[in-house]
This record gives sequence, C-alpha cells and structure tokens, in this order.
Amino acid sequence: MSVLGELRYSIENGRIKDTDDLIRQALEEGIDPQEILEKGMIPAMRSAGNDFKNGEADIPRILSAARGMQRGLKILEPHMRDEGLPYIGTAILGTVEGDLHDVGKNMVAIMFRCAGFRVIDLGVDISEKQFQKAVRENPDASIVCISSLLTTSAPEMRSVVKALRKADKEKRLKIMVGGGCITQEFADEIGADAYTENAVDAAEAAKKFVSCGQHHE
Ligand code: B12
Repeated sequence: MSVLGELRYSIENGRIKDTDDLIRQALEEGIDPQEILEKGMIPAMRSAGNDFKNGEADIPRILSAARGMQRGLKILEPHMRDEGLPYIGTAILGTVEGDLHDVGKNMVAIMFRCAGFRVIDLGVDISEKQFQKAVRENPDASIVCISSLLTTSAPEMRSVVKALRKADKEKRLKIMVGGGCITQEFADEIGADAYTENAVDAAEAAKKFVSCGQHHE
C-alpha cells in the first residue's frame, strides 16, 4: 500500500500514532502537503463519516478518526500555508446553544483553515448574544458558520440567523448552517446563505463566497 493509502487507513481506523508517523514519512518522501490532505486525509474523513451514517462505525471510531485528522493537520499545517500569505477571509464558527456536539464543527474549522481562512471558533453551546458579540468584535469576518446536531437546538439556529441578519445593515455576512439534523430545506426556510452536508464542501462553498465578494469590489 502507498504511504497515502496507509495514512488513509490509519485515520479511518483511529490509529493516531501511525497517522503522525505516516504524515511525517509522506513529507520526507517529498509528497506535496496539499496532496497528502486531498488524497490521504480528506477521503479518510469522508469515508469515516459515511460509515458512521450507515451504522458501520461506532462513536469511539468516529471520535478517534476526528482526533487523527486534528493531530495530523497540526503536523501538516506549517507546511501548507506560507506564514506570510494573507488569509483569504475570516469565519466565525460555533455550535448553537443547548448543543454540545463538536466533532463536525471541528472538522469544519480544520477544512476552513486549510482553505486559507482565519477561523474564530467560539466552541459549543453558543447563544445568540455570543454570536452577535463575535460578529461585532470581528468586523473583518464575512462568514458565520452555525452547527447543530439536535432537533431540539435547531430552532435556536433560526433565531441566531434572524438576529444576525437584523444587525447586518451593510449585508457583509454570509451565513452557513450544517450539522446532522439540518437539511437544505430547513436552511432555506430560515434564510441561511448556504448549507452543505460535509465539511469539505463547506470550505469549498465558503471559498466561492469570498471570491465572489472580491469580484464585486
Ligand atoms: C458523538 C455523539 C455525541 C457525543 C458528542 C461528543 C462531542 N464532543 O461532540 C455525546 C455523547 C456527548 C452526545 C450527547 C448527546 N447526544 Co449525541 N450524538 C453523537 C453522534 C453519535 C455522532 C455525532 C458526530 O460527531 N458525528 C460525526 C460528525 C463528523 O458529523 P456531523 O457532526 O454531522 O458533522 C458533519 C456535517 O454535519 C457537517 N457539519 C457539521 N457542522 C456544520 C456546520 C456548518 C456551517 C456546515 C456547513 C456543515 C457542518 O460537516 C461535518 C463533517 O463532514 C450522533 C449520531 C449521528 N448520527 O450523528 C448523536 C446524536 C447527534 N446525539 C443525539 C442525542 C439525542 C444526544 C443527547 C441528547 C443524548 C442524551 N439523551 O443525553 C446528548 C445531548 C448533549 C447536548 N446537549 O448536546 C441524537 C440527536 C437526535 C436529534 N435529531 O435531535 C443523535 C443523532 C443520535 C440519535 N440517533 O439519536 N452525543
């Protein structure tokens, strides 16, 4: 198996020590960090997510896959971004009030950082007021990402979107929503700008938002 194949296997199966070693090995072999991410790590994350959805993976496995991704990205990150490069945008991210799930949110943060965004991760159980405060305090942020895994916390998402829109007089914000219980239909209904099913697509959609913004300036 190639080093990227082994890397993929190690993340899918939560073998974190192997993940660390394999990323270092791939870098030593001169494989481009972007390729390590796109051909080794992202497919692993996708497949762990799919296995989970189909009931083929349990909670400890998805948690350790996420941990492997996070640890691996820490090793890879310094090789990926030229420190001198400007960020392509700033995104605020959080899980809504009443909801403590953060695995998916953390994956969104990782993918955004890899795409070149500065990410302000507010954490979990974030109230409408906390989202509003973060937007006020970070005038350079143009994207707000809200995560929700619980049907009971989804209504909270609706009021966060409403409050952010009301305060956003210059219409600078793009609001993205996601998480296990969110659907495109719900996202449309509450007036979000984008919904995606996974973190990889979320970062792609966000990149489109910032590049559209630049064209209009
Ligand atoms: C792990 C887990 C937990 C862990 C959380 C640990 C942690 N640190 O996150 C613990 C054990 C603490 C937990 C607790 C509870 N949980 Co729970 N939990 C799960 C479980 C098994 C996995 C969630 C997960 O991590 N998925 C993997 C990640 C990668 O997927 P994801 O979060 O969906 O994220 C992906 C996308 O959705 C997307 N995405 C995520 N966020 C965003 C944001 C944006 C902007 C975008 C664009 C995309 C995006 O990108 C991610 C990666 O591709 C799910 C089952 C399931 N099917 O999801 C139940 C589940 C979410 N939990 C559930 C419940 C009911 C609870 C509890 C109420 C249980 C209880 N009775 O105590 C508590 C609630 C605690 C609270 N207040 O939040 C239910 C929710 C049902 C519902 N629809 O309301 C589920 C669906 C289980 C079930 N089938 O019943 N849980």
